[in-house]
Amino acid sequence: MKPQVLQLNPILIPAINDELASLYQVHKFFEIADQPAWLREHGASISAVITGGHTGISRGMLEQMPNVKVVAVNGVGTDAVDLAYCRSRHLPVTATLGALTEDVADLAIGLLIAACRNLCAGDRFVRDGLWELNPQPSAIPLARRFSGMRVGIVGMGRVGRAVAVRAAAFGCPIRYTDLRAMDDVPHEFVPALLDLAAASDALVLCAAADKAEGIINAAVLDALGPRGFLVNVARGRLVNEADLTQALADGRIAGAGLDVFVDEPRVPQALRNTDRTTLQAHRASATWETRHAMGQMVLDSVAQALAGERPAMSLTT
Ligand code: 8YV
Repeated sequence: MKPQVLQLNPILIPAINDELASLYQVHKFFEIADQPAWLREHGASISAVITGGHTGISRGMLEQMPNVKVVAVNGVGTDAVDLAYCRSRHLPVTATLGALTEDVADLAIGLLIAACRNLCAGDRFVRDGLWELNPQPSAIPLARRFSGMRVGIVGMGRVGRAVAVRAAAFGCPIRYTDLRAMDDVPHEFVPALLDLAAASDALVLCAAADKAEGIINAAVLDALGPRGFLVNVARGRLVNEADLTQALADGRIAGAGLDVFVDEPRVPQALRNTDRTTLQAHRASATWETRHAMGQMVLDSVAQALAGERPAMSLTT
């Protein structure tokens, strides 16, 4: 009998789904109506879990899977998995380290340019026929130049570094904050987030959310200031969303480019109602190329764990 795999999120690459189905009996949890009952009945037969970075898996669910040998996260964020508990079970939790770096950094720069050049508002102006009705150049306010902006990166991991490379190509002076300064990063380390915000025209959030909930609050946004932009391609809960909404409404920051939110897919109406935001539906890694590479890493991690090996991408064992 094939090993049983519990899959918590859809995978969008047919070749990866085909490979999974050929090797394993895959249970698509998201298609199961009575999930608690299903888990009670079948939890003990599950050998591997595949989940998304944002979805993770609760400790309660894992407790009902005594024979699971790996939690393969189809993403890099492991903040939605109880890593300490998994370590205590000697359970490998794997991530797709390195696979999505370039795409997430691309989207961060895309969101930043879109936010400061008002690309989405400009698109709507043309699309809705408003240009013909308002042909004078003053109909659209002037935008803010991106090239040369002082960029502050919050979290100088793989993604932060890739954002820095891109921003540097636009002539942007770069500073960063993290838990510690990094010897191999040529940019200025600013220990305090408030100081980084004050020294930046744009803050780009690339940090893991495990220990950083709500770090972007009213004080940080005020330090960023009325000409400042916020970009978040990491996790929604890094940001105090109520403070952000208020700062945008008051014009205390200029704009925000957001791919992630506190309570996805619910995005506060106030963030949707303003032209100061450019919004995406948690899409930073959503390209064919990256999702294929991520799926392959998930396949490798599951195969390694079920073969009794330590998965190469394990973060807990
Ligand atoms: C993933 C993410 O691509 O990597 C992460 O942590 O949040 C996402 O961008 C998503 O989990 C897809 O499964």
